[in-house]
Amino acid sequence: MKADILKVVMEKDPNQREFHQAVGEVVESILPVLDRNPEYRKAKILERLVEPDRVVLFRVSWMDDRGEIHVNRGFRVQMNNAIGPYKGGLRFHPSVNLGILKFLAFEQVFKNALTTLPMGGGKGGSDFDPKGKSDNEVMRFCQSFMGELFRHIGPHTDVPAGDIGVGAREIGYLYGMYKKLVNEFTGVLTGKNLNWGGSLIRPEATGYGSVYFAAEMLATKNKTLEGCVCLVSGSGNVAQHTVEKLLDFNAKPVTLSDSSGYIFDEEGIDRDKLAFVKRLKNVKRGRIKAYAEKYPHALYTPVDPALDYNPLWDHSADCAFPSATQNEINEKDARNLVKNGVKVVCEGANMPTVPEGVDIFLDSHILYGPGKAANAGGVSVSGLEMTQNSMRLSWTREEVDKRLKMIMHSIHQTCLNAAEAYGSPGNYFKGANIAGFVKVVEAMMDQGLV
Ligand code: NDP
Ligand code: 2IT
Repeated sequence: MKADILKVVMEKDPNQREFHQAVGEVVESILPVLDRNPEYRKAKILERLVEPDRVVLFRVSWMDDRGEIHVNRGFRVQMNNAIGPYKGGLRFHPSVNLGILKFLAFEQVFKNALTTLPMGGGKGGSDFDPKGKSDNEVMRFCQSFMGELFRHIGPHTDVPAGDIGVGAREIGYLYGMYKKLVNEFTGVLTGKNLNWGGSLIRPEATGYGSVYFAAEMLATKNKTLEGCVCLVSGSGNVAQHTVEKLLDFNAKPVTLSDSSGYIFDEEGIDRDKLAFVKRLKNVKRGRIKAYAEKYPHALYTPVDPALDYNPLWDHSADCAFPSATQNEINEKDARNLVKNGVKVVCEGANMPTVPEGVDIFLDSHILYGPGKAANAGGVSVSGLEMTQNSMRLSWTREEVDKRLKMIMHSIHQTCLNAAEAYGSPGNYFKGANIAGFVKVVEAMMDQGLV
């Protein structure tokens, strides 16, 4: 059955490697659910789930500061809205293509189902590279992008947010253009700044949520994060707030990275150093290498394309928080992590571990929190931002953080319950896929063949 549906997916879109991977992982986990519920097979649920409700592909033309014209591709994949409006981020990165956005949208469907909030799944973005662009160039790009996207989204239809390359600056420019075109001030994007409809804790939510999830997993073994040495990859939104929350828990984060290399700070990344990183990445838009120039005791290692592993994952540590991008942990990296004593892998990024690596984590019985559960805090607080926008009021920091903690607690418990119910106790990977799947599929069954 797994082979059947994968074969169809691969034959239809042979070049969408990441999408095949994401589908393969979910299908493998949910086979026992199909066996227990033959009506799902009859309703062709899998065949329907792997085909997006809709894909919008559009041209984005814009002018740089020298007056030169550029043409990028824009996308929005509206994957499934069985349990709520399409919801999911926008990614601006030169690697973006339809296969990557379909994988992200597919993951988002099940992740959003786990959050306890009524959100369907979608994802979008562009192959535009914001690196090295001026604020004005980014603004013109965002305006052109929204010049088409606005017709396909809406507060009850599809609510985009940030992802790689899309943060508060981009959301601001996108929202400005949406508002001008539609002449409405509605919560059509999340991740907005605080004084015009954003939610407290949304910038922090993915990283905080990931650490809350790790703490929940450790608590099942009567352990805490206190004193744990933690490897963190990335240095963007998710990585920064993972480090911040790890410090709250008295853990010791020792690495950060970007696509050029990584830093290892044996003394630990403390609050002052984190403040430096935030300024470096969010304001100056610099490279992580500058950390080792500012703090010379830290070691900077540039990416070496000749290596078949990432040395970031080859330090002895207690926990790993991959928070950069997909497939950043290959099979050898996974082996290195386990060999070096890592007992917790908690995925802030989406699908950061290759399938062979996932198998290594599962076989070694470490605490492995898959992305669609562990990084769901971001979209959860996006859901809370939508709620606050609908009510036209703002909750306090404490209120949002309390709700985020409750949601992460509930996701953790839901994964454990589903894993137990289907004979794989303690397997968060299966649990997340099964619980997300069942919620979406039950809604699809209720709503008939549409
Ligand atoms: P940012 O753009 O803020 O940061 C991304 C970080 O990852 C940067 O340090 C970037 O380095 C690095 N990175 C990106 N692409 C690559 C690559 N191909 N190889 C190596 N490093 C790379 O993005 P976020 O922190 O928001 O996102 C990080 C991950 O978390 C993504 O997988 C995203 O999908 C996921 N996620 C994000 C959520 C959110 O709320 N923002 C919610 C849930 C998941 P460089 O600067 O060199 O590109
Ligand atoms: O992958 C993700 O969950 C996100 N990028 C956040 C999506 C959202 O709508 O907040």
